[in-house]
Amino acid sequence: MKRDLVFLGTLISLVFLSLLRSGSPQHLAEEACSVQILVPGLKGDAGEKGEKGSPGRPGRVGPSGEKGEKGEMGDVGPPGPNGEPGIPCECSQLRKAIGEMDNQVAQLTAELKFIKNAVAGVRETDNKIYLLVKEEKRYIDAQLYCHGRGGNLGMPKDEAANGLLASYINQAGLTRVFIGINDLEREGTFVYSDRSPMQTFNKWRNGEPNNAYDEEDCVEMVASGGWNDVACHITMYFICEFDKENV
Ligand code: MMA
Ligand code: CA
Repeated sequence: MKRDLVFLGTLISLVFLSLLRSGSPQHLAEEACSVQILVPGLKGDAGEKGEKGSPGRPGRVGPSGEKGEKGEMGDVGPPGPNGEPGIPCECSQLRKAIGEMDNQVAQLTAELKFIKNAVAGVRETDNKIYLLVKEEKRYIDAQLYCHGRGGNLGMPKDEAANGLLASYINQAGLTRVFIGINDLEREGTFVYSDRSPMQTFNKWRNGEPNNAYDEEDCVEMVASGGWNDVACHITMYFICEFDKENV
Protein backbone atom coordinates (compact mmCIF):
# COMPACT_ATOMS: atom_id res chain seq x y z
CA MET A 1 0.00 0.00 0.00
CA LYS A 2 2.81 2.42 0.94
CA ARG A 3 4.72 1.47 -2.20
CA ASP A 4 1.64 2.19 -4.35
CA LEU A 5 1.41 5.72 -2.88
CA VAL A 6 5.13 6.42 -3.56
CA PHE A 7 4.66 5.13 -7.08
CA LEU A 8 1.54 7.34 -7.60
CA GLY A 9 3.46 10.42 -6.27
CA THR A 10 6.35 9.76 -8.67
CA LEU A 11 3.90 9.34 -11.55
CA ILE A 12 2.05 12.59 -10.77
CA SER A 13 5.32 14.64 -10.54
CA LEU A 14 6.62 13.16 -13.82
CA VAL A 15 3.36 13.94 -15.66
CA PHE A 16 3.50 17.46 -14.16
CA LEU A 17 7.11 17.89 -15.37
CA SER A 18 6.36 16.57 -18.80
CA LEU A 19 3.40 19.01 -19.14
CA LEU A 20 5.67 21.94 -18.15
CA ARG A 21 8.26 20.96 -20.73
CA SER A 22 5.89 20.02 -23.54
CA GLY A 23 6.96 22.88 -25.77
CA SER A 24 8.17 20.96 -28.87
CA PRO A 25 7.25 17.54 -30.33
CA GLN A 26 10.86 16.52 -30.10
CA HIS A 27 10.75 17.20 -26.47
CA LEU A 28 7.55 15.20 -26.25
CA ALA A 29 9.17 12.16 -27.89
CA GLU A 30 12.10 12.41 -25.56
CA GLU A 31 9.85 12.73 -22.60
CA ALA A 32 7.58 9.86 -23.68
CA CYS A 33 10.57 7.54 -23.88
CA SER A 34 11.92 8.46 -20.46
CA VAL A 35 8.46 8.36 -18.92
CA GLN A 36 7.93 4.91 -20.52
CA ILE A 37 10.70 3.53 -18.34
CA LEU A 38 8.85 4.38 -15.16
CA VAL A 39 5.19 4.37 -16.16
CA PRO A 40 3.72 0.97 -17.10
CA GLY A 41 2.40 0.71 -20.62
CA LEU A 42 -0.75 -1.03 -21.81
CA LYS A 43 -1.43 -4.49 -20.57
CA GLY A 44 0.23 -7.13 -22.79
CA ASP A 45 -1.25 -10.39 -24.12
CA ALA A 46 -1.68 -13.28 -21.74
CA GLY A 47 1.47 -15.37 -21.44
CA GLU A 48 1.72 -19.07 -22.01
CA LYS A 49 0.29 -21.34 -19.38
CA GLY A 50 2.88 -22.01 -16.67
CA GLU A 51 4.06 -25.40 -15.60
CA LYS A 52 2.24 -27.23 -12.92
CA GLY A 53 3.40 -26.10 -9.38
CA SER A 54 4.94 -28.39 -6.79
CA PRO A 55 2.44 -29.98 -4.40
CA GLY A 56 1.45 -27.88 -1.32
CA ARG A 57 2.48 -28.67 2.27
CA PRO A 58 0.45 -31.31 4.10
CA GLY A 59 -2.52 -29.91 6.09
CA ARG A 60 -2.79 -29.85 9.89
CA VAL A 61 -3.73 -32.97 11.81
CA GLY A 62 -7.54 -33.26 12.07
CA PRO A 63 -9.55 -34.00 15.28
CA SER A 64 -9.49 -37.65 16.44
CA GLY A 65 -12.43 -39.80 15.29
CA GLU A 66 -14.94 -41.66 17.48
CA LYS A 67 -13.94 -45.00 19.11
CA GLY A 68 -14.80 -47.97 16.92
CA GLU A 69 -16.66 -51.16 17.92
CA LYS A 70 -14.70 -53.90 19.73
CA GLY A 71 -13.39 -56.45 17.28
CA GLU A 72 -14.27 -60.15 17.41
CA MET A 73 -12.21 -62.54 19.54
CA GLY A 74 -9.20 -64.04 17.83
CA ASP A 75 -8.73 -67.74 17.12
CA VAL A 76 -7.49 -70.12 19.82
CA GLY A 77 -3.69 -70.30 19.80
CA PRO A 78 -1.74 -73.53 19.27
CA PRO A 79 -1.16 -75.78 22.32
CA GLY A 80 2.03 -75.14 24.36
CA PRO A 81 4.91 -77.62 24.58
CA ASN A 82 4.68 -80.64 26.90
CA GLY A 83 5.84 -80.15 30.55
CA GLU A 84 8.76 -81.89 32.20
CA PRO A 85 8.06 -85.48 33.27
CA GLY A 86 6.83 -85.76 36.91
CA ILE A 87 8.53 -87.55 39.79
CA PRO A 88 7.12 -91.09 40.22
CA CYS A 89 4.67 -91.37 43.18
CA GLU A 90 6.11 -92.96 46.29
CA CYS A 91 2.62 -93.85 47.52
CA SER A 92 3.55 -96.01 50.49
CA GLN A 93 6.01 -93.35 51.75
CA LEU A 94 3.37 -90.60 51.38
CA ARG A 95 0.75 -92.67 53.19
CA LYS A 96 3.18 -93.18 56.05
CA ALA A 97 3.97 -89.44 56.28
CA ILE A 98 0.25 -88.52 56.24
CA GLY A 99 -0.44 -91.09 58.96
CA GLU A 100 2.28 -89.59 61.14
CA MET A 101 0.91 -86.08 60.59
CA ASP A 102 -2.58 -87.28 61.57
CA ASN A 103 -1.11 -88.54 64.84
CA GLN A 104 0.70 -85.25 65.41
CA VAL A 105 -2.51 -83.26 64.77
CA ALA A 106 -4.40 -85.41 67.26
CA GLN A 107 -1.68 -84.96 69.89
CA LEU A 108 -1.48 -81.18 69.35
CA THR A 109 -5.29 -80.92 69.58
CA ALA A 110 -5.22 -82.73 72.94
CA GLU A 111 -2.39 -80.50 74.20
CA LEU A 112 -4.21 -77.35 73.07
CA LYS A 113 -7.35 -78.52 74.85
CA PHE A 114 -5.29 -79.01 78.03
CA ILE A 115 -3.74 -75.53 77.72
CA LYS A 116 -7.13 -73.85 77.12
CA ASN A 117 -8.64 -75.77 79.99
CA ALA A 118 -5.86 -75.52 82.59
CA VAL A 119 -4.08 -72.31 81.67
CA ALA A 120 -6.76 -70.16 80.05
CA GLY A 121 -9.38 -71.86 82.22
CA VAL A 122 -12.08 -72.22 79.57
CA ARG A 123 -14.40 -75.05 78.52
CA GLU A 124 -15.60 -75.65 74.98
CA THR A 125 -18.10 -77.55 72.87
CA ASP A 126 -18.12 -77.82 69.06
CA ASN A 127 -19.41 -74.27 68.67
CA LYS A 128 -19.11 -72.53 72.06
CA ILE A 129 -16.38 -71.44 74.47
CA TYR A 130 -17.30 -70.95 78.15
CA LEU A 131 -15.29 -68.80 80.57
CA LEU A 132 -15.78 -68.78 84.33
CA VAL A 133 -15.18 -65.23 85.58
CA LYS A 134 -14.10 -65.16 89.22
CA GLU A 135 -15.17 -61.59 89.88
CA GLU A 136 -18.23 -60.96 92.02
CA LYS A 137 -20.72 -58.90 90.04
CA ARG A 138 -24.44 -58.12 89.97
CA TYR A 139 -26.36 -59.81 87.14
CA ILE A 140 -26.49 -56.64 84.99
CA ASP A 141 -22.76 -55.96 85.37
CA ALA A 142 -21.91 -59.60 84.71
CA GLN A 143 -23.95 -59.43 81.49
CA LEU A 144 -22.18 -56.19 80.53
CA TYR A 145 -18.81 -57.85 81.15
CA CYS A 146 -19.64 -60.73 78.81
CA HIS A 147 -21.20 -58.42 76.17
CA GLY A 148 -18.11 -56.20 76.29
CA ARG A 149 -16.02 -59.20 75.24
CA GLY A 150 -18.27 -60.19 72.36
CA GLY A 151 -20.17 -62.86 74.29
CA ASN A 152 -23.12 -63.37 76.60
CA LEU A 153 -23.79 -64.83 80.02
CA GLY A 154 -23.78 -68.62 79.76
CA MET A 155 -27.09 -69.88 78.37
CA PRO A 156 -27.42 -73.66 78.80
CA LYS A 157 -29.99 -74.73 76.20
CA ASP A 158 -29.58 -78.50 76.39
CA GLU A 159 -28.48 -81.25 78.81
CA ALA A 160 -24.92 -81.38 77.40
CA ALA A 161 -24.27 -77.66 77.82
CA ASN A 162 -25.86 -77.65 81.28
CA GLY A 163 -23.71 -80.62 82.38
CA LEU A 164 -20.56 -78.94 81.09
CA LEU A 165 -21.29 -75.75 83.07
CA ALA A 166 -22.08 -77.80 86.22
CA SER A 167 -18.75 -79.67 86.03
CA TYR A 168 -16.95 -76.36 85.36
CA ILE A 169 -18.43 -74.90 88.58
CA ASN A 170 -17.60 -78.01 90.61
CA GLN A 171 -13.99 -78.23 89.36
CA ALA A 172 -13.56 -74.61 90.44
CA GLY A 173 -14.87 -75.52 93.92
CA LEU A 174 -17.83 -73.12 93.60
CA THR A 175 -21.44 -73.55 94.73
CA ARG A 176 -23.24 -70.99 92.53
CA VAL A 177 -22.77 -68.69 89.50
CA PHE A 178 -25.02 -66.36 87.54
CA ILE A 179 -26.19 -67.73 84.18
CA GLY A 180 -27.91 -65.81 81.39
CA ILE A 181 -31.60 -66.32 82.19
CA ASN A 182 -34.06 -63.71 83.62
CA ASP A 183 -37.68 -62.54 83.74
CA LEU A 184 -36.82 -58.83 84.09
CA GLU A 185 -39.09 -57.84 81.22
CA ARG A 186 -42.18 -59.81 82.20
CA GLU A 187 -42.62 -61.41 85.62
CA GLY A 188 -42.87 -65.18 85.35
CA THR A 189 -41.70 -65.32 81.73
CA PHE A 190 -38.06 -66.39 81.79
CA VAL A 191 -35.97 -65.77 78.67
CA TYR A 192 -32.29 -66.25 77.83
CA SER A 193 -30.18 -63.08 78.01
CA ASP A 194 -29.88 -63.07 74.19
CA ARG A 195 -33.71 -62.62 74.40
CA SER A 196 -34.34 -66.06 72.90
CA PRO A 197 -37.34 -67.74 74.58
CA MET A 198 -37.00 -70.66 76.99
CA GLN A 199 -37.63 -73.90 75.09
CA THR A 200 -38.80 -77.16 76.56
CA PHE A 201 -35.39 -77.73 78.19
CA ASN A 202 -34.97 -76.40 81.76
CA LYS A 203 -33.17 -77.36 84.97
CA TRP A 204 -35.31 -75.63 87.63
CA ARG A 205 -34.73 -77.08 91.08
CA ASN A 206 -37.82 -78.37 92.87
CA GLY A 207 -40.04 -75.43 93.87
CA GLU A 208 -38.27 -72.96 91.56
CA PRO A 209 -38.73 -70.42 90.22
CA ASN A 210 -40.51 -69.07 93.33
CA ASN A 211 -39.80 -65.33 93.04
CA ALA A 212 -38.97 -65.26 96.78
CA TYR A 213 -39.60 -61.90 98.50
CA ASP A 214 -41.17 -60.94 95.18
CA GLU A 215 -37.75 -59.82 93.95
CA GLU A 216 -36.13 -62.74 92.09
CA ASP A 217 -35.80 -61.95 88.39
CA CYS A 218 -32.34 -63.41 87.71
CA VAL A 219 -31.03 -66.99 87.70
CA GLU A 220 -28.12 -68.86 89.28
CA MET A 221 -26.82 -72.33 88.61
CA VAL A 222 -25.88 -74.34 91.71
CA ALA A 223 -23.28 -77.14 91.92
CA SER A 224 -25.78 -79.86 91.01
CA GLY A 225 -26.50 -78.02 87.75
CA GLY A 226 -29.98 -77.03 88.98
CA TRP A 227 -31.41 -73.53 88.41
CA ASN A 228 -32.81 -71.12 91.01
CA ASP A 229 -34.24 -67.63 90.55
CA VAL A 230 -32.48 -65.07 92.77
CA ALA A 231 -32.38 -61.31 93.25
CA CYS A 232 -30.50 -59.51 90.46
CA HIS A 233 -28.72 -57.09 92.82
CA ILE A 234 -26.75 -59.72 94.74
CA THR A 235 -23.19 -60.32 93.54
CA MET A 236 -21.51 -63.58 92.57
CA TYR A 237 -19.15 -65.16 90.04
CA PHE A 238 -20.54 -65.88 86.58
CA ILE A 239 -19.89 -67.73 83.31
CA CYS A 240 -19.60 -66.07 79.90
CA GLU A 241 -20.14 -67.92 76.64
CA PHE A 242 -18.74 -67.07 73.21
CA ASP A 243 -19.66 -68.35 69.74
CA LYS A 244 -16.53 -69.87 68.17
CA GLU A 245 -17.38 -68.21 64.85
CA ASN A 246 -16.97 -64.81 66.58
CA VAL A 247 -13.68 -65.64 68.33
C1 MMA B 1 -34.11 -70.18 99.31
C2 MMA B 1 -35.25 -70.46 98.31
C3 MMA B 1 -34.88 -69.91 96.97
C4 MMA B 1 -34.52 -68.47 97.03
C5 MMA B 1 -33.43 -68.27 98.10
C6 MMA B 1 -33.15 -66.80 98.27
C7 MMA B 1 -31.90 -70.88 99.82
O1 MMA B 1 -32.98 -70.91 98.91
O2 MMA B 1 -36.41 -69.79 98.74
O3 MMA B 1 -35.95 -70.07 96.06
O4 MMA B 1 -34.15 -68.02 95.81
O5 MMA B 1 -33.84 -68.80 99.33
O6 MMA B 1 -32.09 -66.64 99.16
CA1 CA C 1 -35.78 -68.69 93.98
